[in-house]
Formats: sequence, structure tokens, C-alpha cells
Amino acid sequence: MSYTIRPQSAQFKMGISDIAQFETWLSEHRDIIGVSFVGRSNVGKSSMINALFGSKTARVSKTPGRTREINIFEFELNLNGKKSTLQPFYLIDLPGYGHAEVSKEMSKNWNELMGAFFSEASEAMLMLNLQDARHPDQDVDRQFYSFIKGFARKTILVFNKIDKLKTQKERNVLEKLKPVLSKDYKWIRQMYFASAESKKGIPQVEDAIVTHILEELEMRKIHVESDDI
Ligand SMILES: Nc1nc2c(ncn2[C@@H]2O[C@H](COP(=O)(O)OP(=O)(O)O)[C@@H](O)[C@H]2O)c(=O)[nH]1
Ligand SMILES: [Mg+2]
Repeated sequence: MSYTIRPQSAQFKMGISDIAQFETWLSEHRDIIGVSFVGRSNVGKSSMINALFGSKTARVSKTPGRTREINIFEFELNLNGKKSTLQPFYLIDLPGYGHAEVSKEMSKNWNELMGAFFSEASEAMLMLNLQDARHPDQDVDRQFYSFIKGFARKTILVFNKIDKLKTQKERNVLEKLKPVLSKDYKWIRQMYFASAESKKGIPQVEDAIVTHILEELEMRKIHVESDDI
């Protein structure tokens, strides 16, 4: 018995950049279960979403920082390769941070949208934070962590683009960073190494998302095939 993300099941619902519209949406979706993606712009959020949910789910941009909207999708799970009877779940692609050359207006909008998300979104939304394996733990990553510090959301950290790590030395840097980040940021539950391009580590990240969903369902006493937990 095993659940997986149902490939190509993610349906785009809407893109929101207006704070009032987003707050309304959040208030109407207090109990949703799913996963939200956040990270520095160009870190590979859209590519990772496509690797996990099926190609063409999210737009992969060549121009960094083009995604200024919150993009909301619904997706389904498979059970043993067939569409499960479980409800749809939510996938939220949050606007990236750390993009140079943003206007004051844009960064104000980012702050409002993200502030609303972290304070009002359902607790059952797992946060998947991406960092660049070759350029981890940047100032902007740390700034983002201080921004979300008070919210202590369930988070997994994925170091993407590991295909770009060529030397043992580069790998060691990451291995050494893991305990430092765990200590500094208690809300990070697990860390993964992955590549949206080579697909290495993607099944492990998928497992983490599915496990999170099944735990949330169990807590709500919704029947899931129990071998899986
Ligand atoms: N080598 C490599 N490149 C990647 C990987 N993931 C994304 N990219 C590239 O990084 C750039 C930004 O990716 P995108 O998914 O648009 O990033 P986003 O801004 O975080 O959504 C694109 O040129 C991708 O092809 C990866 O795992 N390995
Ligand atoms: Mg993107």
C-alpha cells in the first residue's frame, strides 16, 4: 500500500498578487492540507515543482524573479498507481525572495503577501524551502528565516542543484552546514539533497510531502491505508 503524488494531477487554480484578495482566499481555506514552496528566486522552485508534480505544472523562467504572484494549484494522490479517493490537496508556489533590483513597491507587496501567508495559512501546509546547493545559507536565506522565525512552521529544507556539485569539498561544505542550520532553525524538520534536473533525491522529497499529508489526514481521522505510515 503506498501513496504517491498523482503525476500531472496538479491543476492551476489561480495566481494572486493582491493582498486583499489573498486574505480573502486564506480566510476561505483555513483547513487545507498541502505543501508550499519558497526560496530565493532562481533557486529552482518551478523546476522542483515540475519534477515532483509533472512537467509543465509550473513555469520555469529564464528571467529570475519573474514570478511575483502566489500561484495556487490543487493536486491528487495515487494509491498503488491508481487515483486515490482522497480529497484534493494544495500546492502553493510562493514568490521568491532575494531578487536584486526590486522596487520598494514590490518588496512591500512581498512582505504583505508573505506576512499574510505565514500568519494566516492553514497549519497543515508544509513549507518546502529550497536553497541552492552550490550557494547555500546566503544572507537573503538568513533574512528570510528571521522573517518567518515567529511562525515556526513545519519546514523541510531542500538543497537543489546538487548536480552542480563537482568536488568532494563542495559536498563537505553542505554536510557541515546541516547541523548548524538544525541548531539555528529548530522548525526545520528534515534536510534533503536533490536535483530538479537530474531527478536525484526527488523520490525522497516526494515521500516527505506524502508522509506529511497522511499524518495530517490521520490527525483528522480521515481513513488512509495504514501500512503507509
Ligand atoms: N543544474 C541545475 N539547474 C537547475 C536545477 N533546477 C533548476 N535549474 C535551473 O535554474 C533556473 C531557475 O529555475 P526556476 O525553476 O525557474 O527557479 P525559480 O525562480 O526558483 O522558480 C532555470 O534555468 C533552471 O533550468 C537543478 O536541479 N540543476
Ligand atoms: Mg518560479
